[in-house]
Amino acid sequence: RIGPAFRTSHPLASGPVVQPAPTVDGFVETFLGELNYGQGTLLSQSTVNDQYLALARTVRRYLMADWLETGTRRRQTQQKTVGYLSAEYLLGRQLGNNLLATNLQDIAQVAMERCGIDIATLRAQEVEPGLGNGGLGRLAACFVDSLATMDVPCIGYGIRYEYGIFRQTFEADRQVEVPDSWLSLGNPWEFPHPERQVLVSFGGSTETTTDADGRERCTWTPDWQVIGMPYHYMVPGHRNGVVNTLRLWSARATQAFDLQIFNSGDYAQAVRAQTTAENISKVLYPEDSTPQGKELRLQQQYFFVACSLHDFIDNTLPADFDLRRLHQRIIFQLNDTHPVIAIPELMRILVDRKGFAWDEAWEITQKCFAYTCHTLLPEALEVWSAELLGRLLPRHLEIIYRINEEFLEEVREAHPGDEMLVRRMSIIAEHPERAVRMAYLATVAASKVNGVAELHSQLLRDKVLPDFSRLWPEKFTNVTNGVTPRRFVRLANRRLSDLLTETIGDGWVTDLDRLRELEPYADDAGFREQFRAVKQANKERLTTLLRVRDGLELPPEAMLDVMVKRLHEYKRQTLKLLHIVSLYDDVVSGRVPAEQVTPRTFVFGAKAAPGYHLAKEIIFLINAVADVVNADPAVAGRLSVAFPANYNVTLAEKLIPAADLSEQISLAGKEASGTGNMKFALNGALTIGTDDGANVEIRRLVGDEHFFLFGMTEPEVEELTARGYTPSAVYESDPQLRSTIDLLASGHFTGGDRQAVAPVVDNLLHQDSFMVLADFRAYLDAQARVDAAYADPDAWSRSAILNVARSGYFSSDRSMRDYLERIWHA
Ligand code: 8GP
Repeated sequence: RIGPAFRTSHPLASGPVVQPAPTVDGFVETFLGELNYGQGTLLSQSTVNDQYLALARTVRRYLMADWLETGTRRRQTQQKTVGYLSAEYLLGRQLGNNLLATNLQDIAQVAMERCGIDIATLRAQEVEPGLGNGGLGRLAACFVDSLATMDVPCIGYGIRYEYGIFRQTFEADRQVEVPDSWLSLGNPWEFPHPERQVLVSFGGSTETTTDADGRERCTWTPDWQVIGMPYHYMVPGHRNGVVNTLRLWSARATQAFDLQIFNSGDYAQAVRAQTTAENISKVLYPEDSTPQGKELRLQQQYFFVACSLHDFIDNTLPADFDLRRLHQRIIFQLNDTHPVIAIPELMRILVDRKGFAWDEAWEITQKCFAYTCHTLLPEALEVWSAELLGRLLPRHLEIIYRINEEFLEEVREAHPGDEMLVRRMSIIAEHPERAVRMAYLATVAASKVNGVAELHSQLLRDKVLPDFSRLWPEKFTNVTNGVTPRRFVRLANRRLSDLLTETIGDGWVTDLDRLRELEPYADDAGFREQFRAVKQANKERLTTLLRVRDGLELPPEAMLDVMVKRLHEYKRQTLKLLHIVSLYDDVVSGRVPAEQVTPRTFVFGAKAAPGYHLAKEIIFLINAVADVVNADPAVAGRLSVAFPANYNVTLAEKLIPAADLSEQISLAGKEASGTGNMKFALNGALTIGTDDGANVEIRRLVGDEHFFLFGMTEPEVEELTARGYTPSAVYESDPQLRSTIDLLASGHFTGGDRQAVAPVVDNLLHQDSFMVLADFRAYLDAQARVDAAYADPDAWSRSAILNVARSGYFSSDRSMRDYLERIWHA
């Protein structure tokens, strides 16, 4: 039994925790200790996994003192905290990042050599936590990295999915999804905290009674509950002694829940019940952009949001905290609509549990939330049927109705007699069924609403939420996305980083605007030479990786033309595919001698949502074209196509530094921002892109001469839509397009099987919702400009260097400063 005196008197009891010596000897000793005492094995008998886990736990030890110290400091200073609420965090591998943050890369490498271990083998052992789909989840990971580096108090709240985004494999050129059991070999980066677990309720009914003093009180009697168990992850700042926390929730069955059924003697049923509860955090929904209104998804959303609010209000704030000051201690940032159910949850906590009057609770709530929208696709705006919401969360539905009633009163006061407007703005839709528009709820409650790039924020105001932006113009703002230079330059591109640091010092890692200092070197022939050597070495590294990983044989000297992102029609992977087929067609039809074709390697990386059939057909077609192009001697040494399976953060870190050309070719007005576009520019690739999302800002900053712009603008798209778009007419009018599509349709790439290409070809000819054919000609012309530019290596390198030098704005550190100033006021 430990007495209270002991807790404080022992030197190790209240810290500071002793950090192992940051020397090779200190590292080796800690590592061997972890192997012995943590893994229960000897170096001589250990497996690669033992060694990886011991290495990870060793690195963890170097972070622990700072983590505990940061926590203590945060409790003492009581500063305003950012509660980042996100259903997704696409973290990427932790080991390399944490070695970088602690400045232990070199020490660890030598220490492992001393132990006879190749550290690269251990790094490769880590399965990346794929707890996100794409841009939105990766953005959350970049943001928490930046906040730690800037020493801003932040708790990232999310879900510890047992299965992350599926692992993609190809069978007969078709995508096959394999479950991602990322936890199966152990996860050294998480700390379960059962003492902080939270009970979450679902279902049941509500009852309103009136107090003696005439106040209405609502009681919710739920009919089932689950436990939320938090797992803490370290979020280290870059070499600044700060370690923030990411708190991910895992669902567990409650004992009471089981016992009832156990006692009735039905063991199998009891276990089933347990499974139902634990299903909540079982799997990440793999839909990117087009979520489905599934009950389990709503359960996930409420689950993590209820845990997070409870955690902050009841377990983080001092017990006597005056909740009228809540906004001085927290701002909850809603990462898209997924956590929006937090709004009625906070109202419920304040009114039903803490006894606040409705108006006062609403005043508090409005100051505690801000909302970021990440899309322009109407189908991506979540809408929950009132029937489902009421069945799962009856009290929350009542609260939403009341919020809506009072809001619509406000609309009526501002616009008397305009019932059409009232219907348009209602949080509750009535058709095709009664449903809750989560984006509207977020907009009504939030202190600020932001889009993620200038164009997107403008379209959000004008097209998605026009009535709201007229009512509350000052509520709307923009924060252009950013990416962390730690992971996507310093870690992913060591060679470029070393060159940058040799040239301008290492300040750029935490102050990316310093890249500007590189500009004069664009005119220095010696520097351009070094820059090209870096790119070439990165290409060779990639070539080796793809040979080993995918059995792909790629010519390392060709232009590397890369399109990596989720597979979606609006992103237009088919436009890229048509370009490849047209180049191939030119050669095999004899119109262009092969020697005149610029050697290019086209690389695709893309996962399709498992239920998105057309997207999967597009993947099939890319693979089919790759098979034929790669095997045809007519284009050997000129054109090759690689589609490595399972594009993820780990692969991005290898691909992006090697790229010459970045493909950002969405239909204008559809890509909210893009963040891959920023990563490529920062790694010295030139962009071919439309005037969409953050491309607009990239082009403005790097300069028109260093960016290959093509395609319709957003107003032109609008105009064409209004006029009526007929893809078949475009097909008829452009002989090169006709020849390209005819070659595809002929079955040339599918062993004569015309049926196999029909889904994609027919869609292009008769629907083409994202106007691929309309932009085909402009795209090909732009690609011809790319070829011409690439023919002059010196001019190309100059442009590439200027892309790096002028992209410092796209650091997520800058995004965080913008959020702090415009939204969080923290
Ligand atoms: C993405 C946008 O598509 C992308 O343009 C943007 O860069 C990124 O968010 C970060 O802001 N949106 C999503 O990933 C998204 O809407 N996901 C759906 C699951 C909601």
